[in-house]
Amino acid sequence: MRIVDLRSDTVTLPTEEMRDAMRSAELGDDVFREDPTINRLQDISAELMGKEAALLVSSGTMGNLVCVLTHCERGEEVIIGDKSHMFLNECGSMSAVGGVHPHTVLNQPDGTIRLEDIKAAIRGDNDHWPRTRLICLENTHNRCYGAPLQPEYVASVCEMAHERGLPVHLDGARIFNAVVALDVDVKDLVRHVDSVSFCLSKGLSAPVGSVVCGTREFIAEARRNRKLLGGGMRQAGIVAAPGIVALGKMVKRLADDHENARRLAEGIAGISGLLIDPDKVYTNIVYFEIENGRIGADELVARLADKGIRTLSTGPRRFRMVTHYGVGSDDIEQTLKALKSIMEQEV
Ligand code: TLP
Repeated sequence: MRIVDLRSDTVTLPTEEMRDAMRSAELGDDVFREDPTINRLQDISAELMGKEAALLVSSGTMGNLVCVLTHCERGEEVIIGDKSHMFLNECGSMSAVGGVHPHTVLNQPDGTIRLEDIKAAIRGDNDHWPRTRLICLENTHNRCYGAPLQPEYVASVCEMAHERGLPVHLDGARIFNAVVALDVDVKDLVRHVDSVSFCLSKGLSAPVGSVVCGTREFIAEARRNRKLLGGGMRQAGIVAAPGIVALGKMVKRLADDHENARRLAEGIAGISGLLIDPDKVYTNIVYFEIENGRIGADELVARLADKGIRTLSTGPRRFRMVTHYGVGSDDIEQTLKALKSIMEQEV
């Protein structure tokens, strides 16, 4: 039976070209800065993002934490969306490791945070309060339907933050999905942010790795923090090599994933008992719900698995399906057929 894995775009396997690149990568000890392949990936990344420097890290979670540690001292505060991955899905690392306090503000359904909400959350000078030190955004926004943030919105947050002497960090795990959805240059999305972390291992299909970009000075300090976290990876050119292929070859094709997500959403909209707002499908992430009183989420997950469809529930009635390089249009048809037959049997 063909398995369709819609749990995440993190399940993507490396392409043949990536495997070849791994095999032939020139390697060295990166803690001595002597891995030419890592150096090349970092140079390519910095250039692509329009930043002075870049640093390879092991994961998106590590990239975000390294940036928070580099921007903030213990006891300082980060303003962050209440539905952000950094707040919800990174083990509370900023407080657990960094002693940094997250101050959550409401994420709107499109992944933005209202400017006035950010302004209201910025602390004044008071002996009782932590000091606000950083503002974080997420693009595309995982929990908020994979919505891309517009360049103008990111610029407006940065302008307001910079006027108050605050830097902005962008969790750009899926920044290239935003690039493709909005048809913009990635530089337009990151120009004003002070640090950005993006993933090679999600839709871009590399097996491992994320890259952090910022000023030379910022990256020098980030490198120290990466070391502190045990992230100095030695001959990790074997990780960087598929990352270089990912950046060169795998960005444009994300449009196929977006198209498949749209078809999936339109199909789901036609299945009785399933609820979806097809207007809230922006990139490669599809959320839908089961009508109250119908089959439970865990049961739907199990019954889909019996039909070769792997998916995740994100609540008692809520699901997320993510399209990616390993999912073709036939797989979308198979998924819709499976969903339809389960919901019909269930009535
Ligand atoms: N997201 C994963 C899970 O952790 C939920 C997924 O399947 O979507 N930022 C964002 C916006 C993310 O979605 C993720 C991973 C990360 C950071 C962390 O990246 P990794 O998994 O490389 O640590």
